[in-house]
Amino acid sequence: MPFTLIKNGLKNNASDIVDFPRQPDLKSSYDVIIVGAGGHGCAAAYYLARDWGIKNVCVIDKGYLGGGNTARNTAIIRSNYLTAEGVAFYKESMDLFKELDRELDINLMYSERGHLTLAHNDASIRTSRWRAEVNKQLGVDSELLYTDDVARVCPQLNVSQDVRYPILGALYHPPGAIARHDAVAWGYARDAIRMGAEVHQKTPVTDVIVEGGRVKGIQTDKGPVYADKVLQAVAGSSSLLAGMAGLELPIRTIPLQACVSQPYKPILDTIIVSGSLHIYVSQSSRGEFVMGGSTDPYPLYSTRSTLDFKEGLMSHMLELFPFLSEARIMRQWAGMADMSPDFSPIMGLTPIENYYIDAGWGTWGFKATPVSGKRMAECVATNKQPALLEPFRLSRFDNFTLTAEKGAASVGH
Ligand code: PYC
Repeated sequence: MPFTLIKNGLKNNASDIVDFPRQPDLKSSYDVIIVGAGGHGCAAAYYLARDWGIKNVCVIDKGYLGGGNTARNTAIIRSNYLTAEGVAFYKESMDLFKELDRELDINLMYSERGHLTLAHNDASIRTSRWRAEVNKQLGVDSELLYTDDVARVCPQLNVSQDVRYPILGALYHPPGAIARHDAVAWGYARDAIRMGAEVHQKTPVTDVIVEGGRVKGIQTDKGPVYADKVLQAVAGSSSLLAGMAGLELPIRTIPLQACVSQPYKPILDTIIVSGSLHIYVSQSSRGEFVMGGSTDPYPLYSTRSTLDFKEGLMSHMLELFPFLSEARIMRQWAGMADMSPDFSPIMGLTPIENYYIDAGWGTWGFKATPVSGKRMAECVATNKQPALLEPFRLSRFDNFTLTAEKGAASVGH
């Protein structure tokens, strides 16, 4: 059990209940508007104030704080990507995550579990070896394990070779972690507000005001709000908002479903992913098995749950963990995945002056919350593409300099 988890559990003054001050009325103008009060948007507001002294900031959302994909993911944090650019980016995020509960003084239940990406065929073994070598070059702890060592790391796994997809090995990433996702957004929002930002919930944006190729503000259901700079951070609605600004994004939006079981005693310490079986599972610090599978097979703006998904997921889960056959599902839900063509985010400057984008978060957004907030704040403050975000420029799709991460996406697509 990680030290910070125990420390936060024993603290009797942990500021766990987030007490938000009542927000003032929406003003008619700000220095910066951030559309989207999820983890990324709130983190950007926090780092704009902390690192750049930009505090006259409005974070605005059609729904409630952290109520979109921030609350709908399976909370997995890892940096074992395939490309050097991806690894460096997610590594910075994990470094920031590790300090975050102390920095925000909120119990994020950040819990290092170790992360196993199972390989069921030779091609997956090759990709795992490749990823392990790229990871090591960049100082990220990853190694290729074969079946006996996989069983040693996770004795609960069914490693019988007498199944449809036997486990031949796995990419093992010891720092792989889970955290309490909603608290990440709350913590960033609370501290951004303390430093001067405002968070306006239940305020839909109906248009983006662009004049002469430069953004001027937004239209809301409460009237126009003007700003020098606008950042969009609306995972799941990226194309819709960008469309209001006149930008066409290379994104397809697809539902991604997940579910949790009732709570059980702690039995599964490791995070398990199988790309071939289309599953990922961890046991939360509250004891629930948190499980997900592949994206739905077609684009759709809908967060409905389907029986089809649950049946497919469970048939594969039971091959790996037969003891789960009596477990009961407690809740099922879906998030909206904005899929980019190369399975990497789209971040930074856009062709519209002073309009910045944080999008293309597909099925990999939660783990990037701190680094996205920090680097998008840098981008907005300096009006320059930060070096770490170079590989994720929107313009890469014009010149085909893609950052191909499909082999490390964890989720079947
Ligand atoms: O990228 O680790 C991941 C992930 C797991 C579930 C969805 N995405």
